[in-house]
Amino acid sequence: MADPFPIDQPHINAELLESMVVPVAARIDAAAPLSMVDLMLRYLKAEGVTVVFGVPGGLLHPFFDAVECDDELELVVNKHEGSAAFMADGFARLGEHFAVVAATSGPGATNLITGVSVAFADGIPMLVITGQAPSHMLGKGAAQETPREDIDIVGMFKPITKYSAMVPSAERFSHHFRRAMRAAHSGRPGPVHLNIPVNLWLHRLEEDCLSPESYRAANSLFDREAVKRASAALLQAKRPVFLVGSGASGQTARAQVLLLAEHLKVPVATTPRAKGVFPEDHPQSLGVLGFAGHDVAKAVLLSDDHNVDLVFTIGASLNETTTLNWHPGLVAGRTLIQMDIDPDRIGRNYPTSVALVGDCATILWELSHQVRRHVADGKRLNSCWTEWPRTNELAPPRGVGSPMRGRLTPEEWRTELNLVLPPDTVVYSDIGGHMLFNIRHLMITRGQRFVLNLGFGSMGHGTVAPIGTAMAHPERPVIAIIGDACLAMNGLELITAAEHNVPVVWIVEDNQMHGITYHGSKLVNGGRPMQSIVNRRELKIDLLAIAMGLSFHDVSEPGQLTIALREALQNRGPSLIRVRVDPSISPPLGDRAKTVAGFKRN
Ligand SMILES: Cc1ncc(C[n+]2csc(CCOP(=O)(O)OP(=O)(O)O)c2C)c(N)n1
Ligand SMILES: [Mg+2]
Repeated sequence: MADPFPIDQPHINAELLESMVVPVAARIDAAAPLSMVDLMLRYLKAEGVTVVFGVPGGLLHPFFDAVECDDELELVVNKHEGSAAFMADGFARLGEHFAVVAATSGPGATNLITGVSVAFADGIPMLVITGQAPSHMLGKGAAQETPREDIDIVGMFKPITKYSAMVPSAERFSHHFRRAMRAAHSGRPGPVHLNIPVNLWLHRLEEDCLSPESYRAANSLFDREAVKRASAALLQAKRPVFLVGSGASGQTARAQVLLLAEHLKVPVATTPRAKGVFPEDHPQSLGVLGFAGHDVAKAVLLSDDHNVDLVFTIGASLNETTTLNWHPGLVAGRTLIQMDIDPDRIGRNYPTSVALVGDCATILWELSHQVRRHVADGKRLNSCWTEWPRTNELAPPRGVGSPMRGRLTPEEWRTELNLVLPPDTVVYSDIGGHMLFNIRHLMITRGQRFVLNLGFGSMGHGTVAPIGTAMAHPERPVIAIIGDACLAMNGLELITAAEHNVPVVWIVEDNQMHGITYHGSKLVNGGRPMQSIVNRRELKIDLLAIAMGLSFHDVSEPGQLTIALREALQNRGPSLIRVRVDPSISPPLGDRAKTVAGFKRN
């Protein structure tokens, strides 16, 4: 493309310009030694990277420029670095892809922090690259410098990554890169951070990249004796129950869970984040245990009503949102088999009877093998479940319309959505009252996938990460159910989806307020709602969508959603469906309100 803004005379510091502009011809001269940036790109490609997300800036320019000039890599320029991290996270969420996000020094780097924290909380493998002032100027007050002794960017990323380091010289780059990749992929995956002084990128190096197999191992270790003990306990139990967490959300692990549950005849609940990892329309499904979850899961797992004698948790961290504030009934008088990739989660909140540490898919495969072996050796299957403890609560409610004209109830439009969601859809939820309705009233079936960042609980992730997912998995329909405030917080990133024509369908539940806070505050304030979180001016979602380049559909009557979703999916571009809902209807937030009330008492 011809440069529409040619520069008559370079008017920036010649030395800086030289350090920033990489002559493309020099980079592709096979005989010349590699520059550090070329080595980085080779390593990234060897790691399977195809897309880099981020917002360019001077102190990371050589990297961005090299990515842009490389035919095998795509540079997606975001509107905000926090969203760039969300989008990179979405790119890697379903597995098979590795995420890379890059931001310049100073504010670019600090803007990343929320997005990277979500990736850390949810175990998403991601390389975070940040810029830095030239190494020989650090500490002297260079623009946007973030050295250790001042605004310590490496230190800021330490608690939210598995590795955070400044590359001290071009010669040490590959050491740090390989170490970062080992950390990102081993054990519980997660983000890693490399901070790189701008003057290092063009250094020539006498080395080439190594293949990933030569510097990192596969994640397939497990304790065979523990697996045998777990298998024996599972066969012996009369009323075992599985509690499946998001650690089992990978395709192989979820298939293994299904096989094992059917073989052992065990009912299965999931955590809110793992909603649908066990198909919710399966006769053995108990739905969701936790905030906004299902009463049947609560009755089976937290009370004595069903004589449960063993709970097998599979990749569930047993946090507040799942255990309803660490309810003691979950383990009282029961055997607890706990499987987690992170040994630090074992026995953290409840005493464990058998600990299985490692990757869920690997251990479940071995466990199934042991169970079959025990059965072949003549061991009896003791499970006494003959009928499944299920109520029609999991079936979506019908026929409950809103008394408000031109408004739907949050329940009824979800009932309609359940009937028309394609079988392989990825459904994202953002954070708010709409999330609670999603947990309670969506029915996620086999082949579908539900994604929610409830651990860290950041608004915006469910709005932006779906764009990354749709880029990585163009064959799957991707739908994001979000609130109007989530749209206001991170919604400008939908422009990026429009620029790249990424076919995400956003369903915005329009109540013109922070519905969760409005209704939650009523519960904890003796009926008095907080007023300031009701929009003072109507957020014109239709105009926003059109201005950002999305196709827009309005839904306020039964039956309209079916048509709107069909059109949006056929459109194969970004679309926004506004669903006007009755704002007076409270989301199912009783358990969350109890926690907030507890904070107040303490
Ligand atoms: C980054 C961030 N800031 C603040 C919050 C606290 N918070 C949770 S939900 C919410 C409001 C959500 O409103 P909206 O998107 O309209 O959803 P609704 O509750 O109306 O369904 C807020 C402020 C948060 N979770 N994340
Ligand atoms: Mg709202």
